[in-house]
Amino acid sequence: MSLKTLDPELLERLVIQIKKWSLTLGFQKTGISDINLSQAELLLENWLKNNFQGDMDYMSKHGTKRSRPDELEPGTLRVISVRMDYFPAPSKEPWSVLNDASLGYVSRYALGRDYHKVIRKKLQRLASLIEGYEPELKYRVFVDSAPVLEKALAEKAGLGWIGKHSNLLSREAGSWFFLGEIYINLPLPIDNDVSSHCGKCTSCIDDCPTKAIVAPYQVDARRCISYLTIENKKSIPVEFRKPMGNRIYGCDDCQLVCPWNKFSEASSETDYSVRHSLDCENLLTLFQWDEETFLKNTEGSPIRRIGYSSWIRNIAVALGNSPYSSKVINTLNSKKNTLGEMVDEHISWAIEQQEMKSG
Ligand code: B12
Ligand code: SF4
Repeated sequence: MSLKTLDPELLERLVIQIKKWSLTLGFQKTGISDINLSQAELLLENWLKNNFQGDMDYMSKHGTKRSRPDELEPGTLRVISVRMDYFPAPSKEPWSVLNDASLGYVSRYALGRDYHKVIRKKLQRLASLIEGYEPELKYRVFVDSAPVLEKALAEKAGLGWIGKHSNLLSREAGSWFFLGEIYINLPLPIDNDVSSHCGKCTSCIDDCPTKAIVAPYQVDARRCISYLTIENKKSIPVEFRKPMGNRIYGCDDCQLVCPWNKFSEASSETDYSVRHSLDCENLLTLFQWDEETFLKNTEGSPIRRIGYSSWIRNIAVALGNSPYSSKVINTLNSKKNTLGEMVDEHISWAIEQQEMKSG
């Protein structure tokens, strides 16, 4: 490490420069934290003890690496956390889609290009700029890609507070943003955290369709529609199918009802712009995509990761919840015996729901 990165005054100046570079690269806020996550570690342990992770084995299999950055990346002294806003503009107003059972609701974060790709590239550029200043910099960039406690780190770095829905939010931006990090070996000065402004509000807890926020700050993933439609590769438990409504990929309800999102601004990042009308497409149209069309239309999108079977499974449930129509039943039947037992069972459930509505 060169002398200049050990001089506190020069380090202060480097932080100012990092924040400027970060802004130009398209991150709306940047903060720096130390690596002590001892409090969050206990809360993570408690979450795992309750089995709230469901089948997300990657949440439990890394031991303390997730809560101890220097165990994951030896030599790490600080973490640079960044915020990147994603709410796409223009896009159809979310409630108007959620209230029309013939349309499919896709989480607003997944309407455009995969954020992992967008953010990783920018973080890599930011790290290279810092490296230009300090050639002995050791770093590693992350975006939801390794055992990292992203929200706890961003909270420490002053990017916002963890709300009762467990997402990070801020007074100026609400919660429609992604997080990314750079682990570094420079002793940069750290930022202060910000206080919580959830107050007595419980909107997210009350309005969660599946009551997945089992206590303030605690999400039981096994109940969360985001988990059920994205992470879960198996059958969706019957008790959650009706509450899913027309949510076919992820869920935004806890963010939609949060009063702080009144202050959020749409993202100017064109990579997050809506593709293939996914902000308000008809369920029947989406269900009729064959696998080739699914792969073509989700190229570069986070949706592709769930695979065609889960996609059809999710849409089948939403069609079961849509208004009765013989066309819906025929379309559901058209995919029977094509994607295996698990999907067939959801299609049968959906047809049953339709038939019950036919009177
Ligand atoms: C696993 C995961 C999920 C799981 C589990 C969610 C969860 N709450 O853990 C599922 C699949 C359900 C999910 C859903 C979503 N996710 Co997600 N997910 C993650 C992931 C990979 C890990 C999160 C984690 O560490 N969970 C472990 C538990 C212990 O953490 P926690 O719930 O946050 O607990 C903290 C606090 O709530 C608090 N706490 C916990 N218990 C208690 C108890 C008390 C008494 C108190 C006071 C505090 C407290 O302390 C804990 C530690 O800091 C991160 C990426 C990453 N590597 O960090 C993205 C991430 C959190 N997800 C993200 C997003 C966008 C979403 C969705 C909005 C997507 C969608 N629209 O469908 C939903 C939101 C659902 C919700 N309400 O959480 C973003 C959030 C950005 C932000 N602004 O916060 C992240 C950071 C990805 C990213 N890089 O941007 N996700
Ligand atoms: S994302 Fe939806 S299902 Fe999950 S906790 Fe939030 S409101 Fe509940």
